Amino acid sequence: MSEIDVNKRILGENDRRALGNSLFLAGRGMPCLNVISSPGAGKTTLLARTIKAMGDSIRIGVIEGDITTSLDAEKIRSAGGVAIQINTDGACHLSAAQVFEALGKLPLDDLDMIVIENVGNLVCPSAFALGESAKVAVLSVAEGDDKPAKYPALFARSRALLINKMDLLGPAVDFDMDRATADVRALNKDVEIFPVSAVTGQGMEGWYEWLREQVRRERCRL
Ligand SMILES: Nc1nc2c(ncn2[C@@H]2O[C@H](COP(=O)(O)OP(=O)(O)OP(=O)(O)O)[C@@H](O)[C@H]2O)c(=O)[nH]1
Ligand SMILES: [Mg+2]
Repeated sequence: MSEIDVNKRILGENDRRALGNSLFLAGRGMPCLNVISSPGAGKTTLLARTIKAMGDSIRIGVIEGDITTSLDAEKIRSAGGVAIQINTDGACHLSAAQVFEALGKLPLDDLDMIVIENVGNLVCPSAFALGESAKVAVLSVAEGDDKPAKYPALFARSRALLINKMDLLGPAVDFDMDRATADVRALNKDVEIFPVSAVTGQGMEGWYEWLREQVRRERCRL
C-alpha cells in the first residue's frame, strides 16, 4: 500500500501565493500576462507602444519589476499607462507576493488587463509563477536565433512570443527566422509567434488582436 506523507508541502510558498493571485484575477475576469525576456529585448518599449495603441479600448495596468530604479514605470506613465514599480534589490525575478502587493496598489476597477514586466533575465523568471494567465516571451533579433534552443524553458512555457526589433534585420544582424521559429515550435507547438518592431510598429496588429482575445476569453469565464 502506498503511503502519503501528510507533512510534505504540496505547494511551495510562491506557488501558493501565485494560485491566490490567479484565483483573485480570474474572479475579476482579468487576464494577467507575465512578460519575460533578457535585458533590453524591448519589453518596456513594446508595452509603451501597446498602451498608446490600445487607448481606452483595453486599459492595461503594468507591474514593473526591476532590480533597481523606477525608469520603466516612468516610461509607462509617460505613455499614458498606469504603472507600479517593484524593486527586487538584487533578485533576478519577481515573486508572487510582490505581485500581490502591487495588485493592491492598482486601480483594478478601471483596468481590463494586468501586464507584469518581469526583471530582465532569460532564465530565472520563467521558473516562478506569479498568478499570470499566460507567460509572454520577448526575443529580439539582435540576441541571435539560437536562444530558444539554448534557453528552452521560457519558450516552452510561453503562450505567445514576440520576436522584436525586426527593423534591425539586415547585413548587420542576421537572424534566421526559420531556425528560431522551428526551435520554438519543437518546444511548444501551440505558441503564437509575432515578428514585430516596437519602434516602427510593424507586425503589432496581430499582437493587439491576441491581447483583445485574452480579454474576451477571461471575461467569458466569469
Ligand atoms: N531598433 C529597435 N530598437 C528597439 C526596439 N524595441 C526596443 N528597442 C530599443 O532597445 C533598447 C531596450 O529597450 P527596452 O524597452 O528598455 O528593453 P527592456 O526589455 O524593457 O529592457 P529591461 O527592462 O532592462 O530588461 C532601447 O534602446 C529601445 O529603444 C525595436 O523594435 N527596434
Ligand atoms: Mg524594461
